[in-house]
Amino acid sequence: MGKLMLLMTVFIVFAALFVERLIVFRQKLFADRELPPKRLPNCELIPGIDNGAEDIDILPNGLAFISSGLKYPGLKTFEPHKGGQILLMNLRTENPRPVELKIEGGFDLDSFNPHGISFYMEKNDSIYLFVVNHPEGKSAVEIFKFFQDEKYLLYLRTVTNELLSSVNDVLAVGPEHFYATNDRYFRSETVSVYVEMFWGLSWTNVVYYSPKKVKEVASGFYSANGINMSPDGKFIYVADILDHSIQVFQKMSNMNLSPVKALKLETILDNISVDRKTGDLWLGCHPNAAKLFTYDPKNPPGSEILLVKDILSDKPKITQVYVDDGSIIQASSVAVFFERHLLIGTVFQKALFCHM
Ligand SMILES: [Ca+2]
Ligand SMILES: [Ca+2]
Repeated sequence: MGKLMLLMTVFIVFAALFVERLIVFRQKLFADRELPPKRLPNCELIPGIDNGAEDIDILPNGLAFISSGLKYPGLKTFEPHKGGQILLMNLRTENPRPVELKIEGGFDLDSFNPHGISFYMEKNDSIYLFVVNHPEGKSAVEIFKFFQDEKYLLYLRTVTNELLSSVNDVLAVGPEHFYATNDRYFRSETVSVYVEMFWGLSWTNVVYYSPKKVKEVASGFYSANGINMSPDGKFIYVADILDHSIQVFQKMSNMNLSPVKALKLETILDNISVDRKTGDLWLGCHPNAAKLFTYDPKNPPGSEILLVKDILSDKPKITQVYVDDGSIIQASSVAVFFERHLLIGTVFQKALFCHM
């Protein structure tokens, strides 16, 4: 009798724990919100982008790099047989159109699966583009040199390291130096979903890489995603997609990150862009992430773009700039502002260009 009681107690405690975790898991992962659409008046879909624009970075002269064609476990892809691409679009032209950047230097294009991107500009104006790549599901950071006049990328090197195990986004801070976010701890998607996400393990991190040193510089994220930097280079912003927050760090002289504050959001934040003039943060968000993983064309995932001003102050101002129920753009992952233009990219669908 005593043993039976004990077994039943253990079972009840476990079941209660399981249900509690299930509720938290749903809140954390899905955060489902059905929002009324909030559109901008002067927007057009960018012709030629139908296979995602997961991340975008814009040079000071208005040339936008767009990473397109991400294939990520569990997520939709409309053109599964089309390879990944880096597109270039000049935002200072009348009717900007994306063109695919040629990649010279013996780079393996067949397995190219681009994710987060970031550029680095040297004082002599040499430009390097860093691209997170998942060839055959693995993680690497590719470093290219960008030739502006001839408009092509020269492949320089592939960086792999055991600390770069599940890279989502990258922030270039030197010609061969970068920060990278890992979005999961376990490599297997199934183990990741059922163990770390379900049980709420905050085991992901940010890694700093230089040719001489590779180290973890911040940890304790449920799932670290977008990463970017303040215009003065003093602060680093990291999206914790399952914590629904932006974590703010101070960049130390040894490149370690010292926590400053966290800004909670009601939505699932993907990539962070920083306006180089104002320091404002533009956020690509998923208002209903459940629809991302169970894709239904009749009830697609929506899009949400937020603007955060004065993030370092006591009262940051958060503005909802754009919301769509998925009838125009689905699964927004990034928004970048440049000279009264707003460029919105998505994980696997289209991209929108708005005149503000
Ligand atoms: Ca990025
Ligand atoms: Ca991302």
